[in-house]
Amino acid sequence: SLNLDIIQGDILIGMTKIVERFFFFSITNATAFKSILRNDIVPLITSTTQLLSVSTQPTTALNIAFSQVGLQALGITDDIGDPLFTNGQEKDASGLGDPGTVNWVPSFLNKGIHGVFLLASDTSSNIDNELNSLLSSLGTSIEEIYTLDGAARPGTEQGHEHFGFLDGISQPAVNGFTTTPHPGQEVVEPGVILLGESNDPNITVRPSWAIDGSFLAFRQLEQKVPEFNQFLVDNPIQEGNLTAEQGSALLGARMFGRWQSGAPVDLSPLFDDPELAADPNRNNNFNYTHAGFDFTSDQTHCPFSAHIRKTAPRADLSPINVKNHIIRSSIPYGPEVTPEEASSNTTTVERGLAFVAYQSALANGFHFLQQTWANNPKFINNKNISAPGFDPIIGANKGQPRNTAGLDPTDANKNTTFLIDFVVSRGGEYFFSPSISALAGTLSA
Ligand code: N7H
Repeated sequence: SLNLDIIQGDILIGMTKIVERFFFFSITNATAFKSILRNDIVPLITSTTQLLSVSTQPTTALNIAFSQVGLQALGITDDIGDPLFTNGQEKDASGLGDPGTVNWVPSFLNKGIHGVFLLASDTSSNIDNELNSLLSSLGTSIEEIYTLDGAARPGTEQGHEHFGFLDGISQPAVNGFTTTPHPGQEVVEPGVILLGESNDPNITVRPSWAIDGSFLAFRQLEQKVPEFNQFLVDNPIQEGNLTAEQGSALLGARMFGRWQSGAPVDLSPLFDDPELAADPNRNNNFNYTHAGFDFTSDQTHCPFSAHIRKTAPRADLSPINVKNHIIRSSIPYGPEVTPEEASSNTTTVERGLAFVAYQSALANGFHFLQQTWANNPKFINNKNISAPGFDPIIGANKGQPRNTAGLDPTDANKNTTFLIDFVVSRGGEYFFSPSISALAGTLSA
């Protein structure tokens, strides 16, 4: 069974998040940093065990992860067996469909980031307190490179990202960790997420200290919310008795594969169903097949290109896909849309998703989902059309227009061209989130 005392808390369970700060740093004095890491920071790192019970959850949860250059700065020469991690995310920008790095936050360029602290709590003043105390222990051993503040959206939008859709409903269940998977939840072996565990594809090359760590793909993904909303208003699906407003909501739901409430369109194809959305025994219990349904051509319930179908194809892949899974632990950043932005249909203030995904191999996880599925118009294959199209939400074509089929349930032959990206990558970095015993041992020795 997994040793949950040593696995950092954000990986399998996610840290509580009304607010979360990502504090990116470089190490300026490795000897001093290692001794502070061992003596002062390791005792503060939040484990999975601690998060399992409300009574042991800290006021502010803390995790830490390092880039390849960060591990080097600590004197680690082992190759931990992931070329995308080793090369860093900047080298992968065009592989991920970004138009180079023109839109990247400069701090993510030139491998300047050695590590990141993830701090999560109910209030930002709690985070300030925890971070101030960390920084006073660390003194001049590190330097801040960049900070991104995430926060749940206000009121009833809590848990919904900036386009208004509930996030965090569907995660893989991890064998040996998740006691009772919900109906429809896909079960993966722990090595799909954690290094050195069963079904880790690169288990033979991992140094022993890397066991029970996980690769953290961080992306700052800007969301063009007024532009997205305008697209929905301009292109309502015209079906039966739907009002224009309902037709716009249906288009948005079909782009995601879920309604804003989280109800899957595969189970509720024409109208939102908040009760279905709220029921964990039903809200994942679908696989896109239906009795009497031609699975290779029928997109009346869910487009082949819908965000959740492109990134988790369920029964579209046979045998069922056991390796291309991630655990997501993202949070929105940036303010609510202002009245001026809404009325001009134009973003003037940046907002988006601080995207975090964990996996044991970036080439099977985040990178694969983005490149081979979301950005590949031919995927999902084995359908009656040769190009189901780009993922309408995250599919990226280096900034060029993107085509998607299947969004209109009344006309399977209709193609949609997106002239702009509703999600714009501002870059990011690949990190390794080590076990707490590695932090206390090899990494701080
Ligand atoms: Fe997505 N969103 O917050 O609106 N995502 N995602 N994602 N995503 C999902 O099922 C969103 C992104 C996956 O198991 C939902 O939990 C946004 C990237 C996967 O059926 C919503 C952005 C990648 C799933 C969103 C974004 C993924 C998933 C439905 C960018 C990987 C689970 C809620 C700004 C490369 C699919 C849910 C399943 C679901 C949102 C990015 C992957 C609402 C806005 C970059 C695997």
